[in-house]
Amino acid sequence: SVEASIPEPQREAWTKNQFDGFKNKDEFEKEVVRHVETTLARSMFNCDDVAAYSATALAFRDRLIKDWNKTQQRQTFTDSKRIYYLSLEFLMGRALDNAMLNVKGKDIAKSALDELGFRIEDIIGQENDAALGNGGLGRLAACFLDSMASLNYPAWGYGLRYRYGIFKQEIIDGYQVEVPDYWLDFNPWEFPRHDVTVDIQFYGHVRKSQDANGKTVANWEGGETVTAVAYDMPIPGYDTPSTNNLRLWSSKAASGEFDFQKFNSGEYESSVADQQRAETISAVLYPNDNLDRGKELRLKQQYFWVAASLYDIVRRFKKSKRAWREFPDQVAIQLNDTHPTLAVVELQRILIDKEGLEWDEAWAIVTATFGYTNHTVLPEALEKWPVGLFQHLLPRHLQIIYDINLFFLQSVEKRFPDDRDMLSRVSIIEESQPKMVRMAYLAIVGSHKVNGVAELHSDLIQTTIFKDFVKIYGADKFTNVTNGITPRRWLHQANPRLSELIASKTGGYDYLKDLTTLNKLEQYVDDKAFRKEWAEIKYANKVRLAKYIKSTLDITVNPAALFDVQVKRIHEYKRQQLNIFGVIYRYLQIKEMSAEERKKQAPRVSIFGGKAAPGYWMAKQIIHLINNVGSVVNKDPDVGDLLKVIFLEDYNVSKAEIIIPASDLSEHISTAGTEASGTSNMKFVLNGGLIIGTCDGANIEITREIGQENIFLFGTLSEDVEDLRHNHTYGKHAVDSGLQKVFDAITSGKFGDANDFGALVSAVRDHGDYYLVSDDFQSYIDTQKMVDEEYKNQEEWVSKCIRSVARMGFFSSDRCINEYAEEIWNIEPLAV
Ligand code: T68
Repeated sequence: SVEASIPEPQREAWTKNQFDGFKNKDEFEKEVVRHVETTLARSMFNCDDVAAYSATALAFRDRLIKDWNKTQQRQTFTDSKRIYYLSLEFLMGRALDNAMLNVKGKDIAKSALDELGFRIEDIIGQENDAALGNGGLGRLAACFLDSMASLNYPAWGYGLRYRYGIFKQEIIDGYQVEVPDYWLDFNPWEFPRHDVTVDIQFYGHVRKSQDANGKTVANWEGGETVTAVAYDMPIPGYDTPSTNNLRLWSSKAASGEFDFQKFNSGEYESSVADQQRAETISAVLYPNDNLDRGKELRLKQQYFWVAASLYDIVRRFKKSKRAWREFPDQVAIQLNDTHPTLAVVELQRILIDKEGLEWDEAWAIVTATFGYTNHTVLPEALEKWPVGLFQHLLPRHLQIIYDINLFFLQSVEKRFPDDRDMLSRVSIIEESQPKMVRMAYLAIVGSHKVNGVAELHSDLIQTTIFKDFVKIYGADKFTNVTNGITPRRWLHQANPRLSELIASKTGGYDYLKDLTTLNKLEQYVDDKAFRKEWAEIKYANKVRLAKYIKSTLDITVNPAALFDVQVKRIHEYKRQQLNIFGVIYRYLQIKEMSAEERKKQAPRVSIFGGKAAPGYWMAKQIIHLINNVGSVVNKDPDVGDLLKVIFLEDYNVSKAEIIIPASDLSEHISTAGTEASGTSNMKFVLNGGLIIGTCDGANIEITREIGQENIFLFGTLSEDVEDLRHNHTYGKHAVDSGLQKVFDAITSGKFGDANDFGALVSAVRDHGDYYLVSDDFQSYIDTQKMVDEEYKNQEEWVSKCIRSVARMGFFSSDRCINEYAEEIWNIEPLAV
């Protein structure tokens, strides 16, 4: 047992004094007051909401830490295989509510805070989001951490502790303005581990020498060193003591580097500059989603994080004194996109340069350890690094990459002796000017499994961007794991009333552990009383959002109107422009209607939200157009309640928790074949909203699960996209009259200076319409008309919502994690 490891003479003193955490309201209250008075050094006379939040969070943190310690000790004692999830992004959002719900302490906290004079909602609202991610990829990593802990997998997350998360978005005069997100002022959820540090080397050169046995060894020498310091965040599972660890690395100057000589001899400034340069590595999250810009600092971030993580993983493995060939039996490492691909090279380097293994033996270990998840087919998002940059920053790694490539190409040549083109097509080094390292190819060659994130996407990578690799390795190396979401945060936490209603009909909250039991709801579809309750909850959620809109934008929206929501990163492929063109079309129609016709029109609120990458000019134009359309439409007396256009500032995880439960209809309308999966589509349906969408990503599987009568699908199919693009190139496509009217309205200056939006219009009208907005416009409008009609029949609409929710069990991230565990990681849960 764990206790038995404490020496006998001290054992009693330790065990009898173990911190037990609070067990009831009174004990919790005591903890809160203690933290206010001692940890925060404040008193009841100056305890505001912020202090009450801090003390509450600290009390729960203490509670988590007990379980966290036990979980870590059990992992060490059982020496079980662990899964390491390497992700440059973890979009965690707030932690307090999640911690309270997972340990089932929210009721205690609520009544205790009440007695102390605070409202729990206000206290929860004080927390800053941990926003260390851009969008879907980062949020997926966060859902996975929740599932891995809830399912008792021995799992670690490894990432970077950015000082600045994703920027905060302000809208000023209709334009996006970026404000830095300094979020670390007070973060009760992290434990600095100043004793867990790793020195990371950059630059320098490689010197070959002979070892005692005459074997040539490579020595990476010189350059500069930066120190990585670990910061740990406990990850509680739901209704289980398992509490895993998310370890984030922060950079600081290596102690030897802070030059006291310099410091004392008056070169204070340059000495501080060195310090700052080191700290720059973990300073800021790159704010691009689905775009690779190839900046040196980004590559530095990647190596820094990957090298520190691997050092940690290898150190842990070595404690068990096993043979190296057992490494893949003890360690599985998942690469979340290509961002951590250097880990493949780094592990090979450790094994051959530091541990003295032979190349082949080392390489077998490496490839058995890694799995690679691809999240995109967009060419501009596929990572490539100039060989010259590698040579400069990581000279030894470049040599190893060349060797990996050489052995790989030799094996390809043997198998396909007649296909000369094949070699240049699959080479890890692209023979361009300048030469580039193709990170996705390196990740494929270095892993034993490669997966896409939804069925269509996994098919597409196997038939397009990676098709040669399927020929080379066989189809078995490639697989699909359709994404999922955690129902704890995205239903139970975000929509407590709906969660309670569902629990009352499905036999308690066990559905949160096995989401497929939602299917018990289907028997209540025809139950009028149930439908009424269901509709009331949706209405209450809409009232909550309407209040939020009123308080932030001072716009009154009617909660009885259809709430039509598109919230996600702004990107041309996600086609917010199609949505806003549709809104303009609707507006023009309303303007043309008689008073009688207007009475028959279904009222709508079009709600947008999302950040544009700071350097993505076209995306910023889209935001500007949405805001300008809003300012015209929202004050037009002809329109009134029939149409409101809202742009919600600074979309993030905690805002999603308010917005998603309030949606009647959400939009997932990417050009077919471009959205790898999408995960908000799942969140919206799980919260009792219907969706309008294209045949893309996980929309297709959602349709399969919930039935095509419960989803509004439209638009071209992915297999037709290439031909349609071809038609545009050869001028065989004309913009139809509906869309032409929209363009005319924009270019007439109805929504502000027409010059501002010229590029948006001409991208569709004159420049090839790469995202096929004009091809899909008419079917989008027709489908929206169907939505209007169907929304009028509320009984039927609510039935569809209930049926859909009942059939969403498949999209739990628990299902998804179990698939990874079985198919890719070969790992078992640890009994608790
Ligand atoms: C998203 N990718 C996919 N990328 O777009 C989405 N990219 O379809 C999918 O559901 C989700 O991943 C989860 O699988 C991203 O979010 C990025 O954010 C990103 C970040 C840096 C560089 C490139």
